[in-house]
Amino acid sequence: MTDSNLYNLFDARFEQQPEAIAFEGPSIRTYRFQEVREGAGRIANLLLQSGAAPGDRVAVQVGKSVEAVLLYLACLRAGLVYLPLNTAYKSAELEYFISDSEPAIVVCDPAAADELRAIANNAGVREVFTLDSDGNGSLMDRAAALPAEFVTVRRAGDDLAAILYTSGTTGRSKGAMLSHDNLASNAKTLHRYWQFREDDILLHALPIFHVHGLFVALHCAFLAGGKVIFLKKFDAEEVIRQLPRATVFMGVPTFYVRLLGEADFTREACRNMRLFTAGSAPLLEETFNAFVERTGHVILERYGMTEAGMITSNPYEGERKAGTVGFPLDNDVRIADEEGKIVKDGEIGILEIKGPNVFKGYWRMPEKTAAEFRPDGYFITGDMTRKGEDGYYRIVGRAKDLIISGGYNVYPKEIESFIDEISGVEESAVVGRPHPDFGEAVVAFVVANASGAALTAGDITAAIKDRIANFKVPKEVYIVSDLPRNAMGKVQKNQLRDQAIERAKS
Ligand code: MCA
Ligand code: AMP
Repeated sequence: MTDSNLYNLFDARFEQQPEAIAFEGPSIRTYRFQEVREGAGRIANLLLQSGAAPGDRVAVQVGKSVEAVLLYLACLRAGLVYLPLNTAYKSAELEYFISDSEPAIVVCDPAAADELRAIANNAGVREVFTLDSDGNGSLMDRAAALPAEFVTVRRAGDDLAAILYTSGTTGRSKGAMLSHDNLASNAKTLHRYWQFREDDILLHALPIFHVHGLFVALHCAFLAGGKVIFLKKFDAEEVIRQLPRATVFMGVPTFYVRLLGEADFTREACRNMRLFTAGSAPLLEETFNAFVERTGHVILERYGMTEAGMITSNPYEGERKAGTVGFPLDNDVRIADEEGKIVKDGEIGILEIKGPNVFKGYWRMPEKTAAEFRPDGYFITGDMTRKGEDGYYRIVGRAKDLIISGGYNVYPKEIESFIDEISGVEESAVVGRPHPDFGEAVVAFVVANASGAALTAGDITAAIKDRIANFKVPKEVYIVSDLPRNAMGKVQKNQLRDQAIERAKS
């Protein structure tokens, strides 16, 4: 078997410059590449000694730290499947992810350890380690005593490197299975397409439990052997302080809206920058234009999804067009109607893709996987797309019922099911409305039953706040007497979206 372990690609770069700086930042110490290699080696030894075997899952819900990145690299090295979880998830959500993925090891923040141990015990987890956002905890304590040498486990290209849960339009979240080859092919494509170089300095402000911050940003830096200025979280003022030292920045549209809201975000602050990229949600043309005017830089918008990494990108050297996501990367794309019939150029249809970046399916959900692939192997993205006469692709809407708020996906079905469980609620409908900061805001319309006559919007929010991640909690809740329906009895969400816009104005 050819060894296709993704870590080897990175290590080939790391070993050329052991003394160069890999990570630094205003609230972290400096890490050199040799330390990254050794740290990942020690943690890999610990994970295997703890009884995990190659192929087993390691579920990780921790704050952002370089040690969390080392843990990711350690999982690759040990042939384990990395399963990162949003730090905003609450117990009810975690219980599902852990029982569904059956990890051998769980790593969590010390403050959540008791709660997670209880969940992990029921799911047959072998070991729970802790890691806080300063990089301290039992994981690093135990790893420190172990050797840094570790022979990276051989992996076939199709072996799993990671599982990332993405919410489903119906029912529960699905674990997208990503192989070593999936991640390697996308990393090499982006590194080449965006012309990453050894002297690049990536200013990193994204969370590291999603594709954007973990794979897109870090893999490019690793392949280039460049330095990462690592911020614990996005904070517009801190980004502006660090920008003059950086050459590349990646963000969701909310980051750019917030940067433009700061008076000292200027051309001067961006003087050493060569590339700003945006994605995870649509970048408004007004943000794109305001950015050019303020900084002289043209944001490069790209489009992707958890199941495939990056799918299209505006060009590095050619014209970057507002409101477009550029051209297909190294995957085949086509635009088809609901039945799978290819539409004519210029017409709107759903984007379908096939290529080395496309995932291996949903974890233990063969029927759901089959439903999202065409018989000839194309994956149906659910994104309404139009290819213009200029050849640029434009994402014009979504065939899936999905809200993207500040770059995080929220599936209305999931929120509705939590609201419907509240005593006094007859039914509910959740929609997104345009929001100046988050792009879209989650809004709920709730109908009370006979016993819920006294129910208020505040009661609804309070009842679900402890159960679901904060970013999913509706920013507005309206108690209404009924929901608008069509002749078939289907809730008219378009009408509710219009109502949400009108009500937000008053
Ligand atoms: C935080 N809040 C949010 C969000 N984030 N509400 C809605 N949407 C959000 N995204 C809540 C907080 O819990 C808080 O609620 C209140 O809003 C205000 O918090 P604030 O301090 O403003 O938030 P923040 O901590 O500054 O976070 C905003 C953020 C963050 C920096 C934009 O959401 C973020 O880092 N987003 C990036 C997401 C991302 O990386 N997505 C990539 C997915 P309360 O007051 O009630 O406590 S990968 C992907 O999509 C594909 C593959 C792709 O193409 O990249
Ligand atoms: P996720 O499931 O978090 O990977 O989110 C993927 C979804 O984000 C895609 O299916 C799109 O709907 C959306 N998305 C990502 N990038 C863009 C973009 N540049 N423009 C519009 N939508 C985007």
